[in-house]
Amino acid sequence: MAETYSPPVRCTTTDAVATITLDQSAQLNALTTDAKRELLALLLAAAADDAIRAVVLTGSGRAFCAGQDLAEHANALAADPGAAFDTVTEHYNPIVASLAGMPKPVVAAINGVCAGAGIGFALACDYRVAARSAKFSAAFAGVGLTADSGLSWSLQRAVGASRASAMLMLGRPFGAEEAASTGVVHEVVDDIELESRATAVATQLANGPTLAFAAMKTALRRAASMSLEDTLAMEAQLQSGLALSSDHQSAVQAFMNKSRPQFEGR
Ligand code: T3D
Repeated sequence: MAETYSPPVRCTTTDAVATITLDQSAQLNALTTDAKRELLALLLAAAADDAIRAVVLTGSGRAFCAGQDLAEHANALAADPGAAFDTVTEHYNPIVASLAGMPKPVVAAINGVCAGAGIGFALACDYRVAARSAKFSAAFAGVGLTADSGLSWSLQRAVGASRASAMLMLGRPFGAEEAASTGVVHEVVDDIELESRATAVATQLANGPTLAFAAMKTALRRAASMSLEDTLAMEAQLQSGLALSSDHQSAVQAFMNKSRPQFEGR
């Protein structure tokens, strides 16, 4: 009997929210080359589609993502250790760049195990909701690696440099409440509420000023390594661009008319 192909990553769209689900639950959604390619393709498609105004990233089963698929990595090391890490530039870096650079908000719905590159992907998202049972681990030190997927940049911004070095070097697993208290995630909800809460946040954001959100993402990312003077100049330029947007003009009119603004993402 012919085997049916089951894609490693799925995408469903409801209204203006695309939900991208890592779907290889037997291996805790560890990242195979196929999964990384598919994820990148779906992220690029969501970025390019103006009808999509927010994205949710999640996993199936009991994991969000356990990081690199180590079985595949072991084979790559055996075949050619010099080329085994090409996946960082070919897949991980473009995936993180497309999450962080997505011109619309991305919500991570962290449903369970979140390790290695999985934490890097979550921290590249704009808002993170964790299920109460979720478990986090930097994991890189455990396999003799330094952090990738942007974690060297994003983790210390989320939790502070001091906690970041301890999380990376000790690799101690921690739960959702600690993830919230240290700044790894924004909020924790009961497992049964994760999907509805993440969808509610994404829907709220999808109904917001999409162009302004894209500008906020650009500004926050770039300002992290800019002087105050350069930041002020960048902000002036971004605001001038937004002055032309229909969302800004109609929201100002709505304020003057004492009505609620209706944002259309343009
Ligand atoms: O080129 C490059 O590779 C560079 C990129 C690196 C990026 C990275 O992400 S490096 C970090 C890689 N990830 C890890 O080191 C995590 C490895 N996994 C674990 O430590 C544990 O599985 C967890 C702590 C995440 C969860 O533990 P537990 O007890 O809840 O589950 P388990 O029994 O260990 O795993 C369940 C199954 O998933 C198991 O398969 P089996 O025995 O039932 O057939 C396990 O082998 C599989 N699995 C879990 N993580 C991975 C994995 N298979 C492949 N790769 C994994 N990362």
